[in-house]
Amino acid sequence: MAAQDQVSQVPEVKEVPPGFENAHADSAKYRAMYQESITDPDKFWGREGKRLDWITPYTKVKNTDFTFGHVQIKWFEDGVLNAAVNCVDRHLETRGEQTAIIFEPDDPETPAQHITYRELSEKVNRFANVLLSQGVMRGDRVVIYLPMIPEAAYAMLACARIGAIHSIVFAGFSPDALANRINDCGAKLVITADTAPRGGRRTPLKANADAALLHCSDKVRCLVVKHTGDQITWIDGRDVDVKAMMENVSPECPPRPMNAEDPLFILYTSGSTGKPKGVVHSTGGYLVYAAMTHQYTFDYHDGDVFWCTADVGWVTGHSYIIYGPLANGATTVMFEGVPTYPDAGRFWAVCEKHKVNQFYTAPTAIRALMGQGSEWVEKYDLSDLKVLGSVGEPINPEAWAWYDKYVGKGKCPIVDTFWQTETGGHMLTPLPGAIPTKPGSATRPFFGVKPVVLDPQTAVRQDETEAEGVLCIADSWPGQMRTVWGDHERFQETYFSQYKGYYFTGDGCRRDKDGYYWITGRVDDVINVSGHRMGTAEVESALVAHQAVAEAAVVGYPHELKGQGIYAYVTLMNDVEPSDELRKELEKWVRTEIGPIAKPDIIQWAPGLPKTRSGKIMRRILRKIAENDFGALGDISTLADPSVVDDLIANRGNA
Ligand code: 6R9
Repeated sequence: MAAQDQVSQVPEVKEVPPGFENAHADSAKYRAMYQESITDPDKFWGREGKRLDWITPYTKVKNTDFTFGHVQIKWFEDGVLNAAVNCVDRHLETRGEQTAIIFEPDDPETPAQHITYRELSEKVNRFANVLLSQGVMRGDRVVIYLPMIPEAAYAMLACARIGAIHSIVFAGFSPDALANRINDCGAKLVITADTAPRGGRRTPLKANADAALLHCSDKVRCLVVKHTGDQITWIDGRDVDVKAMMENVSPECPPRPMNAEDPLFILYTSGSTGKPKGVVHSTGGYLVYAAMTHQYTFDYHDGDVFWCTADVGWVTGHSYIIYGPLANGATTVMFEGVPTYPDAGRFWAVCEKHKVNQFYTAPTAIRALMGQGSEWVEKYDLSDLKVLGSVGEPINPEAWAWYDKYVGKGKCPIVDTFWQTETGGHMLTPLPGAIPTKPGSATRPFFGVKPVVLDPQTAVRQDETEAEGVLCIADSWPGQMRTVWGDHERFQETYFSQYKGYYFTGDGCRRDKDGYYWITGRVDDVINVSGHRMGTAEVESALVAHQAVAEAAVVGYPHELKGQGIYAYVTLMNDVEPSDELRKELEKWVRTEIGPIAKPDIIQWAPGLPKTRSGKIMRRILRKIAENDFGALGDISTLADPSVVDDLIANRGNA
């Protein structure tokens, strides 16, 4: 890092930047609105729900129960609407010629596309007719395995238009991961592209889909977007050329009236167990929440250009590239590339080129760019920026201060937004102009969110202002997930069984004297690698599926750029010798089983793992060793064989 980039002083509190105007709420208004939102949710959300267009207006607002065994979440339950109409059709009269989506391709030499709301409407209608022509009906599942191209938006909204439930699988996932998701949700169809350019390289998406479909019912159709024109194999009768079909169908497709509680999408996410969960989001509540958080958190105003750099394969892309911005009639940027291609100035070049007003990214990207030096930022005119956002993991104060100084020039509030796939939208976040920020803290709850801090062992609620423990939420909000696809028991078990009467986030937190929340990280077996969420159990089951591996234990450890890295302790079969080749083979194996993001950073050969007498692996110890914190191993006397710990310490791997 260049010396001048050192941000010498990280402020403890950053007041609202002077001259920051046009906020949707000031401090007093925030407090009054927040108070109403938690004391009279029916009134508050009854009013907020009207930000959408309803075919049949709701008469009931909230009907929710967090009681273990009876968990049920319903919002606006008798309302009828269509999500695509809310994101597209209703804007046609007033802003048909306004750009809805700016598509910025991977290669900076390829011109950007400006897609107006009218053009978006035609594409979505045609895409919806293609889906209908393939026999997709209301309630059917459609898996989308696409790169960051406009067709991903068309496909999502086309599903919403006809009442099909989309499930996006991140294009970085492997064929196996794709097949598992297609099978778990029983998809009728998968939508993919020939190849996906990213950072100048190409991912063979169609070939991956071909490999995945070998493990799926032969009834599953494959719609292919010919994006790059690269050569691909084609199976007649199964594969369909989407772009060609779109030309041949009607540009009009009537929207299906959907119940507010009908699922809009399923998104798979990692938990503490090996199998990813299909998180189900609703049509009405989710959309109200995505639209409202997008407006307030980013202080979005009509005419603003909004850029969220996430991939549509993650929840952040769902809520803040597509559903939130489009429901608000915004101009949203879709970027196909990566922050460092062709060079470390790309983000800022795109901000300048499209006059971006709100920019939303992950701490891992900020840290990586910070390491390249501030000269990459200073080359560009960023004077249109008004608000900067952060999401995915705690942002370290140094990265916060760099973001503030070099990107925001001290005049853009930074919104550090804490939320989850399960929550649909922001849970803890400052509101620009209303809440002074503290670097590293997600500050205060969004409207309607009632955070509580519980003692992790006793589950006793910590009511003092200053408190530390696990973060739970005491009551429902409209964007909350409704169930785990096909497994309501698992939904209750995962989120409502450990701390009765509360939704358990899985995160630890601290509340300071000013009532600000500081997320301290996951308290379960979920790790956060470059803002990507991963279950350690998933990586373990991939490793033990290899014939040379007898046992594996995976933990996270602090990693300078990624936030957390993946540390795998591997016990080999008796007759197998460790070697560098085997290490490489295992890395490759995990990449193919799950995807490149799951590749272990460190593999340590472990002749034995620390276990209790009942055979439970003591991960606490493995975490400490991975963290290089040997002094704090705690009580190891309950181990069946305490000597394995010495061996693990002596052979600790290096990053
Ligand atoms: C939106 C998203 C959720 C987990 C969550 C927490 C971590 C997200 C954060 C944050 C600290 C923030 N997390 N935002 N931690 N500060 N601003 O990231 O969803 O992929 O489901 O991950 O990410 O640990 O529980 P998801």
